Amino acid sequence: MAVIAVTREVSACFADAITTWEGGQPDAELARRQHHSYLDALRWLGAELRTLPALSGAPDAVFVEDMAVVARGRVLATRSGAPARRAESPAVLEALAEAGELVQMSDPATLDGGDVLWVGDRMFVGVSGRTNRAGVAALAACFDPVGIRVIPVPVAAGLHLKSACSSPAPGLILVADAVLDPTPFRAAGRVLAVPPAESYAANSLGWGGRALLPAGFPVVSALLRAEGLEVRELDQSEIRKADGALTCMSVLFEAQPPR
Ligand code: CIR
Repeated sequence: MAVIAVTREVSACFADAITTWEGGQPDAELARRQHHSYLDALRWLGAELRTLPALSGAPDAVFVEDMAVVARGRVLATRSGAPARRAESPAVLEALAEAGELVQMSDPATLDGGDVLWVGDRMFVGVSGRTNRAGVAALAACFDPVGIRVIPVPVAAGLHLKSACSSPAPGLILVADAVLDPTPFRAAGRVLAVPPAESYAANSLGWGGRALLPAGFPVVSALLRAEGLEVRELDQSEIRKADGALTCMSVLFEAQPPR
């Protein structure tokens, strides 16, 4: 079935993105070019793109993943744990209209999509600086009825859960195990340990035997190739300076078959 990827162009004010990075501001023009390579790479994975125009005055708006969680015909509209980012939501939700039934999260719940890792019948959710216990409960109320068990995982370091883990292929989970305890993930698949020096590459994106990785992480690249995956590496230097990673820049869903 076709995968649709909702994405959004990089804003001109990207240099003002929220970040914990201490190595200097990102270059918005270079970030725009890196994002275009990412869009090409999504096409290489087989996605059909729905790319929104840049949102003016919203430096973080390229990180659409945080605005919604989509699975099994349900679209949970999140309340970002960064209040300044909530204005990014409406256009993303509009683009997700055909992805399923819309469920709205309400105050006091907060949740960023970057805290949610969906693997088979399980959804791991980071309890982080962005996602609170009420957010976890709202996620469970939305997805439990469609057969997905929600499992909270404490995030003690880093921005989001998926800053330290991801699932680039069915049943395969990358975990930066110096940052996150890998134990809960073992119930959902085979865990590949990402070494501390390469923890940024724990955020990978893939399906259908192909995977994207940030460039410059040879150990993780070799791990995925040894699993038989075809790997494409992307320079994400400016995206990283805004605390972003590969999964952050798309919301994915499966197209409904024609009736
Ligand atoms: C933020 O701090 O909200 C953005 N600068 C980065 C968001 C990255 N999103 C993600 O990992 N899903």
